[in-house]
Formats: sequence, structure tokens, C-alpha cells
Amino acid sequence: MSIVISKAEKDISKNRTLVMYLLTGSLVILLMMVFGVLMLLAQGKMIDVDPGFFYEILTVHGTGMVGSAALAAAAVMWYFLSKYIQLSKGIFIANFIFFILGVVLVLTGIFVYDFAGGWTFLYPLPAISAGGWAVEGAVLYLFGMLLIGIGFLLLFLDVARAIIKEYGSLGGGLGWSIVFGREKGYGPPAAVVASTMVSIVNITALLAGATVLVMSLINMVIPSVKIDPLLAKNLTYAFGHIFANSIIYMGVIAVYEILSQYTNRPWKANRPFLIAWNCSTLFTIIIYPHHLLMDFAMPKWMIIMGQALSYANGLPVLVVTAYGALMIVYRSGIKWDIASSFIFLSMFGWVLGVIPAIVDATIVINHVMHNTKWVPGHFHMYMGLGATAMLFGFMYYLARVNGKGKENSVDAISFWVYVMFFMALCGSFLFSGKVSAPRRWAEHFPEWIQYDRMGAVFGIFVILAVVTFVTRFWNFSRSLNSKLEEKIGPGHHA
Ligand code: HEM
Ligand SMILES: [Cu+2]
Repeated sequence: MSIVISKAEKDISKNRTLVMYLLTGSLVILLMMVFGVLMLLAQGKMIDVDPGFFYEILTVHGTGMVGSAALAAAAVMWYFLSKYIQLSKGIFIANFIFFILGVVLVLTGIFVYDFAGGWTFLYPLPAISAGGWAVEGAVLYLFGMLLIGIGFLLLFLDVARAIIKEYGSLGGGLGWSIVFGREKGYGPPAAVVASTMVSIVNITALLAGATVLVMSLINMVIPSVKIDPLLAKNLTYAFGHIFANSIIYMGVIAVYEILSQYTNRPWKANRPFLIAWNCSTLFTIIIYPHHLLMDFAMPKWMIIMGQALSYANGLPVLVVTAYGALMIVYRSGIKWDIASSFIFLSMFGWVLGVIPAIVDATIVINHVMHNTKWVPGHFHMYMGLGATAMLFGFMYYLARVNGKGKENSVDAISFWVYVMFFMALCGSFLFSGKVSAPRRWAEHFPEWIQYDRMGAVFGIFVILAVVTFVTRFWNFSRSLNSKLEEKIGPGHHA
């Protein structure tokens, strides 16, 4: 009896940390969506916002979305990976604490000291704002980012450690013996393969990010210490590109695990699957120069590599996953609830978003489209309909697993509102790009404004839908608290 309860307690307490991650992540996403609509209202001249404040909102929206989606996606990874290997709960909690501390500093830097240099904090802009913000603001922002990065770095180091312990090496986690034909059969569970990839690319990304953050901080304190701006830009985009991409590679673990549970069919890591993940591991790291196609001082081979391999980057994993998802669902008699619908949608959103991204990664097109709203148009598609769909799907799944999965028509309607209006929102961005509206401009010409206004309306509907998802999850988390108190008494939280 006591054994049964203590295991249950363990499960629930495990879920409590997870729930903190997901609740924080989804609440921040919701709040950032409100900021997103504010930007569109400002660009559409429906509200009057000081341009300086617009760029503060832009900074907080970009930073906050990627950070909170990564936090929630890390929870997805951690949850499923814990089925196969022993991860440190202490590190999992430490990452959360680093995250909260970092967020406080970042928010103070932005809203108290007016830092508005964008999530790219591109050297030397943070230090030289021509009076836009106090240097204290930039220091707080960069230091906050550094703390968030250290937390994630600890988490991925722990993931790598646990994978090496169980599978001998990171190559073991990526199924090299199968890839290189030394063995026949299947590799490690899909969740392990994906987590190995993510820990490799993100440890790389976070080290690059920490390097440029520390260098910039030193430069701000001792201005005579200068950095090569091109090096700084390379480090920044290596970090930004990889870290933002990793969200979907963590979220996709929910696709593998949830679809195989719902269909009662295993998702096996066969050789093509493993080869795809190995390719994406390498490509994700080396294609970031597609963010520097306009930088003529870059070595030409890096630019060409950035373009050529960008086509190949996400594609292998996307193909094996989308194909695998169709196959596993085909004639399986799967039950379509909100969780499985979100998971299936996420494949669709990912595929759809990659198409305009590939278009943009073509140098000739990039020279025209780059820095137009075409770019936010494509990444909102795979972030909003791909990555965050995986996260919301996982939140519904978690409630269901814990016996709190009572969904009703409000959830179903919200799901469809989310899909339709998010798609429309992305469409409005792509249209803005088509009429050459630049991205990241507070002031828009009259020709561009109609798309901003449409986008604002679509965004409001998206927010309403997300309020439903977050409220559901909130209620579930409260029921989890009372369940824990019943079992072990109040004031005795694990
Ligand atoms: C209601 C939903 C959303 C709305 C209305 C919205 C709106 C916006 C707007 C207006 C911009 C600035 C575009 C410009 O350059 O002029 C933007 C940028 C951005 N958004 Fe969103 N967004 C939403 C959801 C999301 C989601 C779900 C994510 C990611 C998880 C995201 C990530 C970003 C990023 C990374 C940027 C770029 C910031 C920069 O250029 O520095 N957004 N968004
Ligand atoms: Cu990129």
C-alpha cells in the first residue's frame, strides 16, 4: 500500500515541476500574443504608440516567445525522456529558477530602463543606442539572457550525461551502429534520438550565445575592449537560429510518443529515421549563415553552404516525421480528441511553414524578401501552428493522462478558431511582405496598413482561443495540487 502511494506521489510531484514549466510557458506565450496584437494595432495606426515603446514590445515579444516556448518544449522532452533514462530533477528545477531570475532581469531592462535592441542584441547596438536607452538597461537584458542560457545549458548537459550513461555515447543516442550498418534493426526510442540531437545542437548554441553575451557585457563595462562585429553577428545567429529551431525538435517528441500511444502502434527508429536525425543534427548547426546572406564580408563558401544546406536542414526530419505520422494514423482507428488533433495539426503547420522558409533561403529571393514581413510570416507559421500546437497538444494530453481530460465543445471550437485565425494571421504577414512592408518597423506607410489591421483582428481571435487552453490547464493544475494535499497533507510539497 505505502509503496503504491509513494510511487503515485512521485509521479504527481514529477508532474508538479512539469506543470510549473507548462503553466509559466503558456501564460507567457499568451501575454506575448497580447503584445503581438499591440504591435499590429500600432503598425495599423489604430492606437498611438511611441516608436521607442514599440521596439520595447518587439524586443520582449521575440525574446519572450522563443524563451517560453523553449521552456515548455523542454518540459515535453523531459517528461517523455524520463521514461527511458534517469534525468536529474534538481537540474530540472534549477533551470526553472534560472529562467525566472533571468526573465525578471530582462523585463526590468526592457520596461524600466527602456532597452529596445531586439532579441538579437546585435553588437554594438546594445551599447550605442544614441540615447534610446540607458546602458544599465542593456546590461540587465544581456545578463538576464545569460542566466536563462546557463539554466538551459545545465539542463542539456544533464540530458547528454544521462544519454551517454545509458547508450554509451551520443553516437549511441543517435543510433550510429544502425546508421553505419554495423547492426541491423532499430535504434533507441525516437524520444532519445531527438533529445540527443537537441542536446548536441543546443549545447553548441548556448556556448556560442554565452560567449557573445559575456563579450558584449565586458565591452559595455570596459568600452575599450572591442569585439569583431562580424564574429559577434555569427555567434549571435548561430545561437538564435539553433535555439529557436530546437523548440520544434523537442516538441516533436510529443508527436512520436502521443501518436504511438493513441494508435497503439510503436514508433520505431528505423534506419531512414536515424539518418534523417543525424543529418539534421549537423545541418542545424552549420546553416545559420542563411541569416547573413546580406553580409558581403562573410566568406563566400559559408554563404553558399548556408543556402544549399538550408534546403536540406529541416527536410529529412520533417519528411520522416510527417510520413511516419500519416502511416501510424492510417487505419488505426485513432480517437481524435484535442490532444491528438493538436499533434496532427502541428505536422501540417510545420510542413506549411517550411515552404515559404525555403523560398526565403534562396539567395536571389532573399535579396528581395529579406527584412520584409515575409520572414515573420513563415516563422509564425511553424512556430504558431507547428511548435506551439505541439505544446498545447501536450498540455491537453497531460490533463488526460491524469484523468482530468474532460473536454467539451468550448475546447473543440477554440481549437478550430486557433487553427483558422492563426493561419489567417500568417497570411496577413505574408501579404505584407508581398507589398514590401519591411519587418521591424514601428511606422507603416498607408499602403501596408490594411494587412496590419486584418492581422490585429485575427490575432485577437487567436488570443481568445489560447485563453481557453490555458484556463483548462490551469484548472487541471489546481486539481493536481488538491490531489497531492489529499495524499500527503498540506504544507508538505515535494
Ligand atoms: C497572436 C499571435 C501573435 C501575434 C499577433 C504576433 C505578432 C507579431 C508581430 C506584429 C511581430 C513583428 C513583425 C514585424 O517585424 O513588423 C512579431 C514578431 C515576432 N514574433 Fe510574433 N505574434 C504572435 C505569435 C507568435 C508566436 C506563437 C511566436 C513564437 C513562438 C512568435 C514569435 C515572434 C518572433 C521571434 C518575432 C520576431 C521579433 C523580431 O523581429 O525581433 N510570435 N510577432
Ligand atoms: Cu535560421
